[in-house]
Amino acid sequence: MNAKKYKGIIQKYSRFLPVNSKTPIITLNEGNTPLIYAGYLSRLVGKNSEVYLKYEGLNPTGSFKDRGMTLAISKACEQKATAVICASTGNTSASAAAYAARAGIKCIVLIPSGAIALGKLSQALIHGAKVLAIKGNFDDALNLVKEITKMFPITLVNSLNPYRIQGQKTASFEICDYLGNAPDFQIMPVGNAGNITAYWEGYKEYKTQGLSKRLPVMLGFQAAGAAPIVRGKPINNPETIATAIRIGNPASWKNALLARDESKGLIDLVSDKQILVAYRILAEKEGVFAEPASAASIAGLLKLIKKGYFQRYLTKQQKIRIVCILTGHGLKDPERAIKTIQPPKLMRADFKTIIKEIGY
Ligand code: AN7
Repeated sequence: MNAKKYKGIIQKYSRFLPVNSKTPIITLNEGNTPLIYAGYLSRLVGKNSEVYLKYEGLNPTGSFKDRGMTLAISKACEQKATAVICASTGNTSASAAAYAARAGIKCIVLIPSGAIALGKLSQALIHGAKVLAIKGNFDDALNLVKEITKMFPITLVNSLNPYRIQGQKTASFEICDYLGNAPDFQIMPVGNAGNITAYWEGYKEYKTQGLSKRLPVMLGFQAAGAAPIVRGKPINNPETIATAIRIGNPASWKNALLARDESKGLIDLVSDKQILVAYRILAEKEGVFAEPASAASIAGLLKLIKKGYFQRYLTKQQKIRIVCILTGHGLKDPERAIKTIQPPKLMRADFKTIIKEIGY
C-alpha cells in the first residue's frame, strides 16, 4: 500500500483518534475538503481580511457528518455491533446509511415526517437503511432512539456517540494545516451543537500539541425559529426553512456554551430571510452551492459585518482570517433552490426569439 495515498480522516489523523491496529477502518475517503478563498465576501469585510469557505459539502455523502460517521461505524464494527440507529434532520441519516452499507451492518433511521430535504431522504433510502418517518420533530426522534438504545443492542450514531465528535474534530486540523495556523474567527451553523463542540476540541488539541499558535473566536448561528441556545430555553416547535438545523433542544448545548465562552465568541441567530439572501449570494457571487443550513454561516457573517463587529480588529492593521463552515452541499435540497429563484422562462424553439431574449 502506498502510504501517501489519501484514505480518509482516520488514516490521516490516526494519532489524534481513539483507534488501534485492530480497528477495522470503514471509510469512503471522507475529509480533505477544500478551503476556498472567497473574494467577494473578503471585500465586504474590508481591507486586510480574508474569508475562506470550508466546503464540507464535498464529503462523500455531501456533508460534514461523514467525518464522524467513519469513526462511529468503524468503532461499532470493532465492538462487533450488528446494527446502528440515529435520529436525523437528514444528513446524519444519509451518512449513517452509507457507512453502514459499506460495513455490511443494519441501519435504522428515524426522521421527522415531511421535514427532511429530498436529497437526504433519497440517500438514506438508496443505501438500504430502514427509514421510519415519525409524526414528530427531530427532538422527539432523538428521545426515541436514546430510549431504544438503552434497551436493545443497537449502537447510537448520533453525536451523543463520542466517536462522532472525535471524527468531526479533524476538520479543524485540516483548516490549521492549510492556513499554517488557526483562523482568527470561525463562523458555523449550530443545530444539535455537536459540530461546534468538535471544532473547538480540535482547535484546542492542535494548539496544545504545538501545531497551531492560536485559538479562533467561535461564532455560531442558529435559525431564528429554532434558536434555543440564543433564547436560553428549549423550543417546543422549532421552525425554519433550514431543515438541517430545525432542532429545539440540542444534545450538546453545554459544550456549545463552553466553546462560545472559552473562545470569547458568540452564538446568535439569523432569520430565514437572511439565510436565503446569503444562500443566493454564496451561489451567485462565489460560485458555491451550499444547503440553507450552511448558508446560516454566511448570513451570520453578513450580520456581523453590518454590525461593525470586525472593525475593531481591522483597525489594528493586522490581517484577519475568517473561516465559514459550509456544512452540506446545495444539491441536498434542490427544492429550496428552485423555490428561491424564478422558474426558467418557457420559450418557443425558435432561433430569433431566443437571440432576442438573450439580448443580442
Ligand atoms: C448541513 O443530520 O442534526 O450543530 O440529524 O445537517 O452538529 O447538529 C444535522 C445538522 C449544520 C448542525 N449543517 O450541526 C442531522 C443533523 C448541516 C446539518 C448542522 C447539521 P450540529
